[in-house]
Amino acid sequence: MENKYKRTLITTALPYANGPVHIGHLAGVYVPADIYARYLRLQGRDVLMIGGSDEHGVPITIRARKEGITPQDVVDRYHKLIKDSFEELGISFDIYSRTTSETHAETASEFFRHIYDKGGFVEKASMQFYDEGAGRFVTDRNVVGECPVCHAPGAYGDQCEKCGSSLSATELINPRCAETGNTPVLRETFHWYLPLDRWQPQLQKWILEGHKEWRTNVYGQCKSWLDLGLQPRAVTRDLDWGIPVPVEGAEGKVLYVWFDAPIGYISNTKELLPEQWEKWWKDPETRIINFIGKDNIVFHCIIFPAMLLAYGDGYQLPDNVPSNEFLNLEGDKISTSRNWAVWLHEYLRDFPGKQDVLRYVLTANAPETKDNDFTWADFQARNNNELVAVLGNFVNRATVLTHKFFGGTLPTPAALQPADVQLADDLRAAVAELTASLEGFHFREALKQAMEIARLGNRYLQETEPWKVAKTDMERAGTILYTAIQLCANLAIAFEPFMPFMSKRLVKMLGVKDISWDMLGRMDLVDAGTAIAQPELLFDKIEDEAVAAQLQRLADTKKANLEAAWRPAEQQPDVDFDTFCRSDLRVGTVVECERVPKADKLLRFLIDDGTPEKRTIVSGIAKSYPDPSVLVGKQVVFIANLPPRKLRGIESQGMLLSAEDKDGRLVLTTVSDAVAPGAQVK
Ligand code: B3M
Ligand code: ZN
Repeated sequence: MENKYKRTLITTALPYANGPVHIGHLAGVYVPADIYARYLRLQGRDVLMIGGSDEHGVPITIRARKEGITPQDVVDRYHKLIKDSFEELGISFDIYSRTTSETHAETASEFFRHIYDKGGFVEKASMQFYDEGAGRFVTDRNVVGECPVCHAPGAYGDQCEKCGSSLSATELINPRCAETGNTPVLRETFHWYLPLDRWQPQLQKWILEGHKEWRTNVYGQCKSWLDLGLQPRAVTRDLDWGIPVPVEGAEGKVLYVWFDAPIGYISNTKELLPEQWEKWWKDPETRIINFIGKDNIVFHCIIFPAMLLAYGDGYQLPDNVPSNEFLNLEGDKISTSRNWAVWLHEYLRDFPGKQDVLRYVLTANAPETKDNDFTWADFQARNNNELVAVLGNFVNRATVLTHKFFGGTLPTPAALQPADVQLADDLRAAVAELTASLEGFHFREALKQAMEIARLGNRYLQETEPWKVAKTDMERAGTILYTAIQLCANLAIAFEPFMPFMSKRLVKMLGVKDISWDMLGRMDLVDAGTAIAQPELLFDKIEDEAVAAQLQRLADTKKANLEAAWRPAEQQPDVDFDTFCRSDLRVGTVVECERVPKADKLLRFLIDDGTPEKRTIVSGIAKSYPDPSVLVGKQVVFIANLPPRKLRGIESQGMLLSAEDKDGRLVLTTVSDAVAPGAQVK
C-alpha cells in the first residue's frame, strides 16, 4: 500500500505513572497502536512507535502524600511496573521513556521558553482556590462541592460528572478541598495562557476541511469545540511537582501537565534519536499518528496542535488521531480509584503465556466506535471457541496429519485441483480485505478477516478430507496437506500484528524464515521437503475455575468498595413522641421460616406472638439468610400494628425489623435475653 509518506511516527498516550495500566488503557490505545506498528514494519515501512510515562500532574502528588512518600517514589514504582508489563505483553515500543527524564525537562522548558520569547502566551491574573491548612493552591479538579447547575454533591471544580456541565471551581456551592476537606479561600495568582482563539482559523481549516476522514467521534468532538469558539487556556499551575516555568518571577509555578506531557512525545523521540529526531517531527514526509482514548481528543487535536503551531519551526501536525471509546468491565466503568479493573500485571501473573489471548479479546471487543464491555465469560468463550477451536484446531490438524502420513516432511504437491485453486483465491481476497482494514485503523474488522483465513482452512480440510484420501491416493493427500501448511504460514503472518507470540511459534514450527506482509496470499511459503516441527497446541482451553477466580476477585472488590463508601444514612426528620408511641413493637419467637416459592427475596415466617393463633409475616431478607432454618427459635422484633398486606398471595401481618449493614445485608433485630413471646418493646 504506497503512500506519499516516507516514514510513520506512531505516538501512544503517555499513561499516568500513578497506578498500573489496565485493560481499558490496552484496548483504547496500546494494543491498536502496536497492531498498526507491527503491520507497518511487516510492510517494510520506516516506523517508530513512541511511548512513555506521564509523571507529573496532581494525582501523583495526592498518592505520594497519602503514602507518605515522594512523587518521584510514586512514578519510579509505576513507571517500572508499566514499562515491564507493556514489554511482557509484546507492545513493541521503539522507546518507552518518561517525563521526569533530563531530556524531557530540557525539551519542555525550551518549548515553553521559545513560545514565550515569541510572545505566544498571554499572561493573566486570576483568582484561584488556596488551601490555607495545606499551604498550597488547589487546582479546579481537586476542589469539590455542590454543582451549581444540577445541585449534585461531589461535583469537581472543572466538571460535574452528574450533569456533564463544564465548571470553574469558583462556581461550586460550599467548595472544599477534595484531599484535605478544608474550605479553600480565593487568592490572586497569575498564569500564562495559550491563546487557542488565535489559532482557531488554522485549526478549523486543518481539521474540518483537511481531515474529514478522521473517525466520527474524533471529528465530531473537534467540531463542537471549534463551533463553540476556542478560548485561551492556562498552561501553567501553582504546584511544586512538574517542570518549573522557565521565566523570571515564576517561582512556585510549573508547566500544566497537559502542556508538558504531549511534549513528551518529542522528548522521547529525541532521547531515541538525538541526531535524527527532527525528521520525525518536522519533515512533511513523516506521517504522525496519535493513538489515544476519547478523553484525550481535545488535548491531541486542538491544544497540542496549537502548541506546535505556536512554536512554529516546521513542526508537523498529526495526520490521524484514531481515538477509541471506553472499555467497561462486567458492565461497570473501569476505575483505578475503585480498583474496578483488570490490571495488566495481574493478568500476566494469573494467565502466564496467554498474552496473545488478551490481545485477541481486547481487539475483538475494541471500543472503536462506541463504548464496549469486557466480560470474563466472553474472554473464555473467545479463547475456547475461536482461538482453540478454529485457529489452533486448523493448524493442529494440518501439522498432525503431515506427521501422521509423511513423517513431518512436507510432501511435494501434484497438480492442483479446483478446491486448492479456490482456497488460494479466497485467501487472496481475505488478505486484500485484511490489508484495507488495517490501513483504515479498523482493527476489530481486520481481526475478523484474519480469523476468516483460519475458517477457510478448516472448511478446506473438511471438504478435501485428506485423512480419507490418504487411504487410496497418497499423492492427493500430499497436495492437500502441502496446501494446508501454506495456509498455516499465511496465518503466522496475518496474525503477527495481533498475536506476535503465537506467530513466532508458528513460524518456527513451519521452518519459515523472515516473514513480511507481501508474502501474504502466496501458496509457496514453505518449501516441499521442509521438516515440520512436532505439532504443539497453539492455545489451550481456559477452564471455568480460572474465570470464577477473576469474578470472585471483582465481587470482593465491589464489596470492599461498598464498605469503604458506606456512611450511615442521613437521620430522618424528627418524629414526635406520641406518634412514635403509636407504633406497637413486639418480640416474637420464630416458629417456622421458609423461602417463598418463585420469590428470591422473600421469606415466610410463622411468629409466636403470644397469641394462640400466632401470626405470619413475610420479609424481604432471603438473600441475607440462604439457610432460613437458622432463624427458627430466634426472638425477633416486629411492628404488630401495621395493616395486613398480601405479598405473593401470602397475607403478612406486620413487619420484622432488620438493620441494613455496609454490604447491603439485612440483619434481623433480635433481643439479647429471652423474653415472653408478645412482650412489648418500649
Ligand atoms: N497522561 C493519560 C490519560 O489522560 C494522559 C495522556 C497524556 S498523552 C500526552 O489517561
Ligand atoms: Zn451537575
